[in-house]
Amino acid sequence: MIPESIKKAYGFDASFQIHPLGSGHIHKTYLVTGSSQQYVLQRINHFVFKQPDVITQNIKRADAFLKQHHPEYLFLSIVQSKDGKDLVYDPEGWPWRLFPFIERTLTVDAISTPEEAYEAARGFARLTRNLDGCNMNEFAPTIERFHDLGWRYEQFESALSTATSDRLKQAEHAIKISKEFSFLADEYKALTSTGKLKLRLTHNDTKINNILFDSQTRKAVCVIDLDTLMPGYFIYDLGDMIRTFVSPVSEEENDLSRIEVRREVYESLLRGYMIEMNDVLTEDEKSAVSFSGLMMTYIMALRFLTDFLNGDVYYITSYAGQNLNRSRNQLRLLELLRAFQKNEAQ
Ligand code: GN1
Ligand code: MG
Repeated sequence: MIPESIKKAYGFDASFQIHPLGSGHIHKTYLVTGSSQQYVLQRINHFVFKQPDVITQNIKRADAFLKQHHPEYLFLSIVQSKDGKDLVYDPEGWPWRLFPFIERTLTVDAISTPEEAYEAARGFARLTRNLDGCNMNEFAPTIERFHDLGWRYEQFESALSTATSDRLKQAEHAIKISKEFSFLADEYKALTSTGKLKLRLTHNDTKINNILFDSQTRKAVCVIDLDTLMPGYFIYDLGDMIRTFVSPVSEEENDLSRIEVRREVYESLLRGYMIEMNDVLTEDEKSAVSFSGLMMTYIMALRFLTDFLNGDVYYITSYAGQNLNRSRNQLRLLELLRAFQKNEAQ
């Protein structure tokens, strides 16, 4: 239900139709259809994003930089309320915001062809490329230590010490595998402490359903979900693409035998990414390409498992055990990806 005060703030009278939209795990999202235009209306989860103003500031500063340096680039900035506000608070204190909806586009939950992987990777890479050179001091984290794998491992360990015995038992196998991969957290700490990775403005949620494709040409049109547009390393974005592109099934799949690493998709993804980023990335950064997919798959396995152990308090779930299943899915993908990359390296 959309509060009346929110509809009023944006001028949505009874002639507008409002329907739930998308499959995000954090916010409530709606499609608003008027006679001449469509919008995406979102209620921000302020337990996850404790300072929604920071999201807005980052988006607006990125928008200003892009308008100046890449005026042709389509970037979805915020639509203000009738009285010029970027965020509108409802009577219960929830922040709401509005984005334009781009017609004749679609999102996909899994990549079907290598061409799609190439297009999507290129689309995400274009954002990082176009933002190269912006002043990082003007941007702040919207969630602190969001992709700090060392810290996520600590959160997992602390969940182990507070979880109920029932949840620990159910998750026994996933916990064991997660611990076996802890060397990735050590590698992450070593890699990031060298200063080899440049701090860039990264998207931080480059999963496949966060890019719009033209419904006719299947070209990448623009990137969506800018909540975590903030300082980060390129491995976060490239890694999340690898995590969500290579398998024919998503993180929600419970039949683990359907998870795969598709070589052609992996190769196309890297080709599309490098077309944009080859002359932007340093040689040091390039040496971290294969680590990126492992790191991001592992961080999601840990985050889902941690949330399961904590009693499902972070991600929206629709059935009991969903976070544990997501974690098992990601651990399987991690095992396959590691085997694939080892094989490649030989
Ligand atoms: C969350 O809700 P959504 O899909 O935008 C999460 C991402 C995860 C993703 C996994 C703020 O994103 O980090 O990769 O779920 N966002 C936040 O599907 O935690
Ligand atoms: Mg998101």
